[in-house]
Amino acid sequence: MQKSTWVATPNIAVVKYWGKKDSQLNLPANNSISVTMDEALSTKTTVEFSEKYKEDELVLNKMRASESDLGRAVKVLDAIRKMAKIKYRARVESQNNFPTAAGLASSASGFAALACAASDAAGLKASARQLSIFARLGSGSACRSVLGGFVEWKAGKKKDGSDSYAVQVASNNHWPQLRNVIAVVNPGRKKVGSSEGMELTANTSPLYKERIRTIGKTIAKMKRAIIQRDLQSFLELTMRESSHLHAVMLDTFPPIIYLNDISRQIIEGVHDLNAKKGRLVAGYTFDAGPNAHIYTLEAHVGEVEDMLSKISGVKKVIVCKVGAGPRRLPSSESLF
Ligand code: 2P0
Repeated sequence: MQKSTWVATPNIAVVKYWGKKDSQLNLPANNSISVTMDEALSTKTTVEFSEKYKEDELVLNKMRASESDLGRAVKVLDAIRKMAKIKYRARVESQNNFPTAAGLASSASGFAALACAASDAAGLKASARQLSIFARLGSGSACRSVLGGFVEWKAGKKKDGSDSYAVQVASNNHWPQLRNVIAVVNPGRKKVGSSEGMELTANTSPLYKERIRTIGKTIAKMKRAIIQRDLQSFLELTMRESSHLHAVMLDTFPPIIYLNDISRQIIEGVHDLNAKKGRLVAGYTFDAGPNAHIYTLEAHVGEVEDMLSKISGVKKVIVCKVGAGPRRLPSSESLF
């Protein structure tokens, strides 16, 4: 069988996934909406199924993967083997061009690249929907990275997860001026993993129930803002939704705190910039870590970078466009 190599990119949610209905299948409690990044951040993955492998092997950034990472990859590989009706074990090698587990969504690009490369290597002609379902088994948010542009993950209703997958809201060419200015604050490993954190929130936060009750309206407003390229609404909804997520995290017991002093300085810096301009030109969002993703238009990237340059804890700034989604690489790019 042929080796296959794919590159995929992370996505950053503007309406967040936090909480599961089923932790085996990664079925979410609510729909979410994200923007796929361009290849400023990317994961490249090569997969080969062969009788020469006795067990599935996973190498991440040139090191043998942990048992838990291997276990998540095997869930994806097993689903693909079942559909392709093959029994061969696989070798998977994967490389990120950015730090793993720094809150830059390496699992999203990683499992999206794995789903695409493994399906291709297994000879499947999988649809985007099917690839999204495969990627979701590795990590929930990864199901959104199999598509480019602006993406909605439909939570679905079925117990087997067959209606829980991502669909495109608008392509990467829809809003060409939009930029994500990423402020890398702390590229260390995070203390509380997302899966663990979201379970604790669902079990202990009264505010979380309110979040789930009202999030359908937020989804509808965000889709409208994206489709209409309504920057004011998009930025305000993005900031409010990020704060809402971090409010339920703080309402969790014991509290989950991902933001730090640098994150808070960035929040103030964005509001100061907006106040100076007399309208919203930038809007932040934070995931399970202190790094900021600041949405703005190309014309204001310089002002956002200036603001960040005055905050001493910002270690690195990466500017992303909206990405086009995963793509297959030629065999000359194979990792083994
Ligand atoms: C999101 N996050 O929507 C939210 C916002 C973090 C904060 O999805 O357990 O790595 O593998 O399904 O996808 C991070 O959680 O969790 C995440 P699993 P995942 O992007």
